[in-house]
Amino acid sequence: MTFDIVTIFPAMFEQPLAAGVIGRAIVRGLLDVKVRDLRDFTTDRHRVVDDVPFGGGPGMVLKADPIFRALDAIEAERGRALTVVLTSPQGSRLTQETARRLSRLEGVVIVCGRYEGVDERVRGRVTEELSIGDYVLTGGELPALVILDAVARLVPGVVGDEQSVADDSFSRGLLDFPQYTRPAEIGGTAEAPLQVPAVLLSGNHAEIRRWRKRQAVARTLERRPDLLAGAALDDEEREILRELVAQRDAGRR
Ligand code: J9Q
Repeated sequence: MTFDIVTIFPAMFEQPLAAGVIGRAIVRGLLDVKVRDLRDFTTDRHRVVDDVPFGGGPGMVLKADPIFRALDAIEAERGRALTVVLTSPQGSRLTQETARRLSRLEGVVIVCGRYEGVDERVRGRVTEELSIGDYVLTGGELPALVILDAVARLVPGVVGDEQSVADDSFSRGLLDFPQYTRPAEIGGTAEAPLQVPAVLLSGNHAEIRRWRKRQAVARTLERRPDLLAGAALDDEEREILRELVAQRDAGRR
């Protein structure tokens, strides 16, 4: 899959894209990521990418022309029509479903917006406008990295263990169960060490599976009950949820 990122801060992408799962996928040729400096698509001596807003007001607005020229160059180089994502607080919220849909495309272009705005005429070339959440950032570079990470890890082969991709919490609609690793006992006090739940050391895999399901359902009910409406629960999980809700409601009475 190809990603083309259009930004005024190309340096912000260097280390994130070189590290970890994404860095490895680029080296292996599964992902082709090109970061494009918007200034390279200006035509004036001073390589100006922004200007004051018509009508007045604070801040600077990203000019349309360098963005149009960048998109034309990317289209010519890739030799196909582009899906163009603009990162912006006005966009629809990035969800796992959106990430899945984008991961089935051959390529995505991400234009990094900025806080003060982008010339509205750019939106004529934008396929979708995406926000990563309701908070104020200085620019769309970190959102672009978030979108790339969420999409790229769904490209077959990028994450080594396909099972872990299929099992991840937002694919199933449940939060993860608690995880522990060695040692089985640590810290705390001598009288009250911090222990791994005994069931996980029992070797009883049927019990472990049931315990994990109960933990995942209980945590989701406690922390993110909104997720349960869209969760694909199996019979056992639905039964556990019924019990936990009954317990909760009994406690409230
Ligand atoms: C470009 N705050 O914020 C949340 N999702 C995207 C953004 C954003 C921002 C400023 C500029 C994107």
